[in-house]
Amino acid sequence: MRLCRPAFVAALLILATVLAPANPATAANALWWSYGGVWTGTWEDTDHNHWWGYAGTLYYPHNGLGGLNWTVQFNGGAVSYAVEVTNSHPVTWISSTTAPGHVVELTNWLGSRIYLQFTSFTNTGGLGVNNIDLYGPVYNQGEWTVRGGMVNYNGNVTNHADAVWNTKGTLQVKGTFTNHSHARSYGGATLWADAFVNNDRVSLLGGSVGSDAEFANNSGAAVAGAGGLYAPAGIDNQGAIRAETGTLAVYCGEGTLTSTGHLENLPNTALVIEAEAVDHQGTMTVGSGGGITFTSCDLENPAGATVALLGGTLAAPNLTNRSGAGFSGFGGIIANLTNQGLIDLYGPSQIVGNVQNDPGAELAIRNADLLIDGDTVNDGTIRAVNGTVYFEGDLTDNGTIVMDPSLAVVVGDLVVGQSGALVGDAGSTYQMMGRFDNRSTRRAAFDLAATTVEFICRPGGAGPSEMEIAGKNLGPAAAGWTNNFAVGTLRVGNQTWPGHVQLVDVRDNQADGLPEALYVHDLSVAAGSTLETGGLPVYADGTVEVAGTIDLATGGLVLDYDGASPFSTILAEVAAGSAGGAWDGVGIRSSAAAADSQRVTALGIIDDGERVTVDYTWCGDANLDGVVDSNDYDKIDTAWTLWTHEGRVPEGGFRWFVGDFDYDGTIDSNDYDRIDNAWFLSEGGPVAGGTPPAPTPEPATLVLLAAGAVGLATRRRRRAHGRSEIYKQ
Ligand SMILES: [Ca+2]
Ligand SMILES: [Ca+2]
Ligand SMILES: [Ca+2]
Repeated sequence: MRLCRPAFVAALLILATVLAPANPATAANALWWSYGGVWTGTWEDTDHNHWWGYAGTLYYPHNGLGGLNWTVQFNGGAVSYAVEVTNSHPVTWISSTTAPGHVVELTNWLGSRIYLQFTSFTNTGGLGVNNIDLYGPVYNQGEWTVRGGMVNYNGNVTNHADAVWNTKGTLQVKGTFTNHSHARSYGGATLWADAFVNNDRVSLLGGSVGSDAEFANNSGAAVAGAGGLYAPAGIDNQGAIRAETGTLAVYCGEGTLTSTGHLENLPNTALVIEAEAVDHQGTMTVGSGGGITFTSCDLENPAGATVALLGGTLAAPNLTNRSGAGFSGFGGIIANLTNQGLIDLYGPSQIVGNVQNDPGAELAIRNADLLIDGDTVNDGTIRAVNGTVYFEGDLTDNGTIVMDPSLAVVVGDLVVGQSGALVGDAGSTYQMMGRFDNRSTRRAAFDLAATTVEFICRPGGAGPSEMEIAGKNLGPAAAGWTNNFAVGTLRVGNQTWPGHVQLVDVRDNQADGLPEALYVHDLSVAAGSTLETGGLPVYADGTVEVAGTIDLATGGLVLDYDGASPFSTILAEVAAGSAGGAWDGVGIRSSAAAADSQRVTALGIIDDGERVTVDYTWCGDANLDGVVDSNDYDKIDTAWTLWTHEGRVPEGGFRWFVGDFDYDGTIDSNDYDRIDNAWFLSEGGPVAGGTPPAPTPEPATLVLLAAGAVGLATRRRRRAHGRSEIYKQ
């Protein structure tokens, strides 16, 4: 997009050489002739009744050569003239007037450079000047056309109100071009002046316009169309610069574009600006199908200024939106964006670059999608209302991100800083593909309790997404789900994409030095997906759906429930995960148990009527208190006796709590093997890990335990006997 500046400067140098005016020379006679209905003649023809030439006026010679000076007037008859100028002429003044629809064409008949020199040249009709240099001030009150050639006008040019100036060749005005009406530059043409003052409209019809001095585009004026606006000394735009029919390239070189007016591209056009700096204090409208591009300078949208995105793309290396500025609409932003004010997007939008949303700033998207194709640092507020925000890079949140209700997709890593907060209304989702590093200590402001946090694997991404847990471990108490970083729904994987999450607790979110817990209402792990808790405590009080795998390692999962117990569902998932003792099945499993070569640890599951608890413990710890003792033997013995002596299934069925320690749906010698081995190897001690940790026994309890141990030794022998009874059956 960058303009080819060296080529442009070279072209200017060539232009300056070619356009260097020749010295005025003596007037010379030439011939008139006519054909058709068009009067033609030589410049000096005094007899023709359609124009007046005052010949013979001896005037001071030019350059010491002497010669005739002329006062020439083309009268406004209903006829056109073709006046062939065959040599250079100094004249007193020239005026040209024609009836509407007719023109006077002054044509260089010589081929080589010629000029006309005058004290004034005024056109009030239709006039074409073909390849003739002019010396003196030019006043156009009609329609003046510069045809072809490369010419100098050595003097000021004034294009008066209601006049039209057409440039169809290359014209260099050695003076000031003041446009009070309409000046056009056609394809391939250049209208260049020492200074240019535009008070009305410059239409670029494929050509260009420019000035050596700062280009003044005054209030109410416009440079519009498609072509080039070249002002290496800068532009003072108080009017409008507008791409209307294609690409309008604005080149300021080392200069500054100061715009208190309007910059705009109409739909399907592009405004491309190269400048050392841009001082935008006015308005900017970015039309669809194109846009406004600042190729080499940063753009600021200061207080009082506005940017209206109407579907197009606004591009700059860096874009800063200040507090008090207006910035709204929809479309594209290609820039590293710093927002200190309000950016209000209400249609599909994309930011290609990094985003810094400063304290107090708000970046809002309503009823549409916003894609940020870079890293985002939010120190203010990012708000989506019925929309979706795709954070394609990393997202660092030290402010507040509000989904209201909306979807946030974080493709990179999400880091919530110590002062950061995520908020989501019901129906909102934070979909994450990377790490969720939550360092926030703002438990009161952090509100995802009605929100879904969904993890899916990043395409091609390796390894699990780490999720920092932040809740104060209050056990399965209601307070655990209140202002405690609770998540409405934690979903690992969805119907389309698998997920893989590893819970971690490396940040002290509660600032109390204590290990933390994860509180969720609903937990689901999709088929093919895995949640690794790393042994960290997980509390749910809604539903737990496991089509994939939850690895509790050395930890536990508590599901608090009202109404019907979810026990049988969870039991089935644990049974599937146990995989006959290998503990590597698809379901709820334990990598710690799987790694236990002695096979004396497992996940146990119990239902106390209020909650279902799954926990890592000794195989045989029927009551999940972390130790294997007589209480556990009582459970299995009671059930065993009921089953073998009375043929009755224990109430609630065979399950861990009554001695089905291998999850095969019954109680047999295999279950006794497990509790016996665990009892023997645990030596009455608590299992490492597991929740809740085994309480320190009171002295009295220790005595009871010691007594129990004696009894256990007895029972163990008895059990060996009992097992042989099974073999006999
Ligand atoms: Ca933590
Ligand atoms: Ca126990
Ligand atoms: Ca069993």
